[in-house]
Parts: sequence; structure tokens; C-alpha cells
Amino acid sequence: PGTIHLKDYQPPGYLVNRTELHFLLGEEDTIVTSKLHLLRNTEGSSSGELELDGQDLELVEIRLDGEILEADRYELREASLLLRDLPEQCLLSCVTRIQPQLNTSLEGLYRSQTMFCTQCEAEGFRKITYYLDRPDVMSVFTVTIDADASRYPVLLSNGNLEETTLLPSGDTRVVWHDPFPKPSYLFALVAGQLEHVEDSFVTCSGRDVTLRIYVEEKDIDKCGHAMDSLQRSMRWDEERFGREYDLDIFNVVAVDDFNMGAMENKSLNIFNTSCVLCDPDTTTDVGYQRVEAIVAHEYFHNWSGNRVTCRDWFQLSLKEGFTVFRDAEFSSDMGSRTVKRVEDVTLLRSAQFAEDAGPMAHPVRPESYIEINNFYTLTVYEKGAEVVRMIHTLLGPDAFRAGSDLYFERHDGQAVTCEDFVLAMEEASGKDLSQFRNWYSQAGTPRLAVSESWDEDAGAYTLSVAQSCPPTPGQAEKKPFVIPLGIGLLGDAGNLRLQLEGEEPDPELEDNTHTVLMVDQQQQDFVFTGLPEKPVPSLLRGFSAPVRLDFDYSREDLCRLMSGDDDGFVRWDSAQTLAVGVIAEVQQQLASGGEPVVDPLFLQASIQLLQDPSLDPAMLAEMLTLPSENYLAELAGEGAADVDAIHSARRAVQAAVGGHCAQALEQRYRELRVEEAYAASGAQIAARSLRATCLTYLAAAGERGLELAQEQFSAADNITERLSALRVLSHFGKRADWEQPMEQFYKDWGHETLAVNQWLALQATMPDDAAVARVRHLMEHPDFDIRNPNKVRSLVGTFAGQNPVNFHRADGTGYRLLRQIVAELNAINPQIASRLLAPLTKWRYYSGRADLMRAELEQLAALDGLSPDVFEVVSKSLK
Ligand code: BAL
Ligand code: ZN
Repeated sequence: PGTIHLKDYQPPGYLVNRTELHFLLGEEDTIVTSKLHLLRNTEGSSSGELELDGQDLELVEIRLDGEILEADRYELREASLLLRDLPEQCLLSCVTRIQPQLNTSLEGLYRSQTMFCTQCEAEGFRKITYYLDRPDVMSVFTVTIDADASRYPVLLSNGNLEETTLLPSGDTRVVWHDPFPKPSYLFALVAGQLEHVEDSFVTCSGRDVTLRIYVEEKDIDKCGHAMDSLQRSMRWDEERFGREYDLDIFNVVAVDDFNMGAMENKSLNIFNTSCVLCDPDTTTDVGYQRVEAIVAHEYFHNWSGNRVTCRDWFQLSLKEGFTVFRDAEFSSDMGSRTVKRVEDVTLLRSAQFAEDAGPMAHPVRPESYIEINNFYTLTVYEKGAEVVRMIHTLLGPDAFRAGSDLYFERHDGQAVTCEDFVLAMEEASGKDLSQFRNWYSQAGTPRLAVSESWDEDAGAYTLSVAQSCPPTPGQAEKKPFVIPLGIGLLGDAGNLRLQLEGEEPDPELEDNTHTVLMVDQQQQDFVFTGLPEKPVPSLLRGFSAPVRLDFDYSREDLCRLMSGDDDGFVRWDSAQTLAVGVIAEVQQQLASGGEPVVDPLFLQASIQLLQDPSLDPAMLAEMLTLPSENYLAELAGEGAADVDAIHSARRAVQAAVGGHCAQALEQRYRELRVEEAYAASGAQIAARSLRATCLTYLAAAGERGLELAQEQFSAADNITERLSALRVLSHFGKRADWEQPMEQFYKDWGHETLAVNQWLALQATMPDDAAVARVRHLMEHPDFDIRNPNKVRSLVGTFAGQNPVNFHRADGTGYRLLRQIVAELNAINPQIASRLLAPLTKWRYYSGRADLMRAELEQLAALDGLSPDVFEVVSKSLK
């Protein structure tokens, strides 16, 4: 497969002003007739040649301005249709035959259970008909669907329903028209036996919008939370970003077989059932929060993605980074800002930093790709959102909003670039973002090495900051980034007033205990004057930039920041740093054959946290949660991650805390019991989260935790508490502790697909020796289906991603399992195959395992019929 480069971008030779599609949906095949109203693009090359994308299509007929096209005027190629001598303006009609029933890639038009649905982003539309399947070709779509009304009573596409007729054949015909020009990736079609819930929303200018969520009949009671979330999102986007919805209808459809979480097709969002359905018995608290965030994310795309879209796929972060920033702000406003920030940083550090340090590392705006599906990454999404967040920090909220308004106004109806976004931000704010642009073009996680010096006589405190960024594929040297570094200085009695040397004190500023330093050189000193005492620096407040930061804190200072800093993120981060050090120390003790001795300071700090009434329970749960095994492996660095040692050390620390704090843990556990019926409210979610944390520590320390977990499992009225109990039993107990409740869970909830998926996922994480055999056994379970991405992700994805001791077994059986299923999926669903592969690509990290991991990658590389998706990841990983 070939590589596509950003530098080769050319505007399209033709534009498609209008697109008329007709679908005849059948049980064997589907006939698609397209009418493309083509106009030569004055900005493109002026020849009459046009290459339309097309894949897995059977061309039945092709006409130009109504006449059958002679054979010498076109050429069918492997993945395209080349047309010659086209006039400046013409009507091109194509009839193609496709077989959605056989489409297991879940791209284009396919079957999910008994329904038809589509997924076109990024390049799925070319599996429906020949088209200029690129985001800078925006067209007004009219879609006609003919289908058997008894099998497919619901027939949906984008825009407004213009017509419904009963055809002489007995089929129903519907016509949908979307007045907003859109690229093909936003096209959608759904046909099926679906029920819906309906509500409405009145926009700020008084437009009455009908909101519908379509689901299978059995799920009709699981739509309430998504509907509430949608209404909240619509209001929030008006208030916070001035964005109003633009059509009279907004539809959401839930489908079970879906590669992504959800898709923002214009006015017809299609959701993975796991990201829209909510019920206390099938959806955990985290699931409820995820549904709210994803509903918001897809809705927000209506402006950041649909009204203003991407010129080409290298600009993917233009819509994704910005929309993730928007959804994160929404979630922060709906719940706890600090907890949301901590969750996002945890994901970034444990997974995006690893991506940035691995063989697939790429800038937020990549410069080349083989398969664009491989670039729907944490870098494009999460780091992209961090880049937007930094612009927000640099400009301030008002100028950022002005920049956002200008961007939407200037580019409405256009397909644009990340550069256009930055230009709008610069123009609205008057700020120069030239050097800031390095965040878009350079890959890798920058590192800040910070050191201090204190001049007692002068009361001057100096922070010296050095930035660097490790080499990444194709980028050996990096230019300095602009890094906003949020800071405060903690004194004995709290945060100190800040006065930077050379800067006038600002009399307007009420709170001058916080500032943001601009780190934009390789080496810089920042001097604070007029200080009464040597402070403890509170660094990277709010995680103001996606960087690693090194500062040589003493454990006492970390404890002070944990309990006394004004910044919630820094309090949490100090707890994490302290825990990382304590776990590393225990790891060394175990390696030298000694008994683990956990620093009493850490134990004492844990007790203090548990007894701190000022801490919100959700935040306390985050602060008490030890860094994950994956994050610890990431921190160990290349060639140094020893998963077994990390696991044992982390366990030993958990047991020590559980033992030392047993009384306080059990007390909090009991106090936080929720007596009312389940609600996904902030207070209940926080209580259950802290209870789960307490239970984990108690079980790590001994039998008492297991007893409480058994009780909790039996008494629970929701899946959150059932699963947290079952997790504790299966991770810390013996077979006799978990076997019966594990079976019971399936007996009670085996009829609920989403509950079964989580049951599979939980078993995939079990650290015992039988894990690989268990996963293989579950792959034979009647509820497992390799063609269903949710099942594959739940069982195999969770095993490879969240069961480090078993995935990295020294006998190589974990790796073999992953390679075998990737090889099988390569032919079924390349997109999922390639995503699943990520844990194998990190072979450089794992001491003593690299050869085994590489051997599996090499076997994949030698596979016949390797998809471009898997080829790209395997070949880049083996370089
Ligand atoms: N555009 C693909 C799904 C999402 O990011 O919303
Ligand atoms: Zn998105």
C-alpha cells in the first residue's frame, strides 16, 4: 500500500454541487443509483479527467448527461473509476450493486442485526458508490430509499423527510433532503424495525427541534439519559459557544455493531449502543458519564466538524481536538472540573504519552499515512484537545471565544485546515501564535526539567526550566515549543503572593497567587521576589500543557502540596508522584529479596486523606487510587518495564495501605452507602466510586474486604456495585470467592448484551494464572462474536490492554492469543484488527519480552492478504 502525504494535497478537479442517491434495499444485494451534478473546479487542474473513489462495487451502468457512456471514456481501476473528457458541467449517473450483508468491515453500508446502517468516516462512502470521497467536496444531498415496509418500517437519512409513499411493489419510498452541503463522510442511512423516544428543544432563536432516539424495542427504556444529555448539550453550546442547532429534526440511532463510539452524521447521529443506552443494571456510573460526554461530543460536531469541516484527513484534529476540548468543558461544567481534568490527564499520561513514544508517534497534524483509520488516535483527539486548551489558556476565555466566533463565521460551509483555526485565534486576539504552531507539526511529548534556587537574603526564588523533546519517527530534532506553565508557590500558611522579577505588580489582580509562565526557549529562569520564606513550587497547575515535568520534590513537600495547595490537579498529581516513588522503592526491596516496607509517611498521608472532610469523595477516590500498572510501565521507560515486579510492588503497597488504614477505610465505606434508589447523580457516583476504592484496599489487605464484597454483590441494585464487588473478589480472592457470583451475574444479566460485555471485560482483567485459558474459553462462549467490535474490544482488547501480567506472560501465550485474533480479524474487520494490535507495538518497553513480541509482529507481517491497516502498524512497529 502507498503512503499519502500532506504536502501532495491538490484541490479536487471537479465539485459535486448536488448529489442524488437512490437506494433499493434488498435481502441479497442493494442497488445504488447516484446522480452527481458535476462542475469543474476553477481552483483545481483544468483537465476533463476525473477519478472517482470506489471499493467493493459492481458497476452496473454509467451515463453522462443521460447517455450511456462509451467504454473508452472510462476505466475501472482497483479502487477507482477514471473518467475522461468530461465537460465543464455535467450530470453523471452510476448504478452500482453492493452487498451490505457480506460487509463485515462495518464501513460503508452494512447490516447490524436486522437493520441496515452506515459508517462513512473516513472513507466508507466509496463502498456505497463511486464518488469524490474526500472531505473538501461538499454537496447538497437528496436521498431516496425504497425498502420492504414490513422489515424496515423506519427509513432514515440526513436532513428533512420530504416525502413518504407506498410504491405499487408494496415497498415504501422515502425522500430525505439535507439543505446543508456536506462531504460524503457525513452521509448516513438507517433502515430497520426500530422504536423511538421523542422530545423537543427550543433553540435560542425560537426554532422548535424534534429530538428522537431510535433503538430496538427491547431498549426503549434506556434512552432517557441520552435524551437529557442531548438537551443539556444543545443549551450549553448556545450559551458557551453561541452555537445554535440549524434543522428542525435531530435523530440518534443506536446500533450494536459499530467500529467507533459514535458518528456525527448531519442530523442523523449513529451511536454504538454502548455509548447511548443507559440503565442502572447495564450501565456503570462511568458509563453514564461517558454517554453524556459522547452525546455532547457528537452534537457539538454539528458546528465543529459539520458546518465547518476538514479540508483533508491530515486536518482531522481540527474537528476532533476542538470537539474533545468542547466536550471536556461541557463535562466539567456538568460535574466536577477537577475530577474531569484528573480523568483526562490519567488517560493522556498512561496511553497518549506511550503513543507519542512509540513507533506510530505522529504530530497532532500528521504529515503522512498509509491508512487514515490508523490516525483516529489519542494524539489527534486528546493531545489535539490539549493544544486547543493551551490556546484557550494563552488567549484567555474572552479572546478565545472571539476567535471561535470568527472561525465559525468566516468558514461556515467550508472545508478548512488547522492553520485556518489558528489564524482566526490570532486575528481575534492580536496574539502571535507563530511558535505555538510547533504543537501541530512536531510529535513527541516535551519534557520540562525544573530546578530551584533560593536566595534567603534577597527573598528571591528562582525556577530554572529546561525543555526538550525526544526524537520521534522522521523527526530527530525538535524546535522549542511554547509551553504555558501554570504555577503557584506554597508557603507555610498557604499559597504566597507572586511577584516576578522585572514585572510591575498588578494592583487590579485580587488573586495573585497563581500565574502562567511562558516557557518558549530551551532554557529559561523565572525569578520570584519579595518572598518571606522558601516556598514549595506548585507546578503545571491544571495540567496546563501536555508535557512530562521533572522536579526533585522531597516526600514531605509532596505531602504538603497534597494537603495544602489551592490547585486540585496539583494535589492529585502530588499524591500520584508520591505513590510512584513509594511503589518504586517497594519494587527495589522485593527485587533484592527483602520484605516490602512502605514508607510510613505515605501510610500517614493516606489516613489523613481519608479523614479530610473537605475533600469531595470523587476527588478523594482519585487521590487514593494508585497509578496504574500501565502508567508505571510507561514511566519505567524503554527496556526497563518489568510487569511482574510492578504488579507485585503495587499489590504490596495496596495491602500495606489497606492494613494500616483498615478502620478508616471501613468507616468511609459504611458511611458512604447509598440508601436511595440508584441515580446517576454526582453525589451518588462520587460515593460509589470512593466505596469501590475503599473496598479494593480492604480486600488487598485481607479477608474483611472479601466479606464486604460478597455482601455488596448480593445487596447491589445496580451494575456499578455488582461489578466493583466482583472485581475485588476476582482480583483478590480465591476461585471459591468469585466463581459463584461470576456465574450468578451471567444468570441474572446474560440477556443484556451490554452487561455481558462488561462481564467479559472483567474476566479479561483477572490477574491469576488461568487468564489466557479463560480468555480463550470465553472466545468460544455463545455470547462472543468476532464480528462484533464491542465483544472483541471487551474481551481481547481488555485482556491485551489491561491485564499486563498475563498479556506479557513469559511463555508468550498472551502475545500469541492477540496475534491469532488479529490475523483472523485482518480479513473480517481490518480497522478493529489494527487497533487491537497497539499493545504489541510497545515491545521496546518490556525487558526480556521484546523478542517474543517482535516474533508475533513478524508472523503478522508475513500474513497473506494483509490489510493496509494492519500492514501500516506492523511495518512501522518493526522498523
Ligand atoms: N468522527 C468520528 C467519531 C467522533 O469522533 O465523533
Ligand atoms: Zn469526534
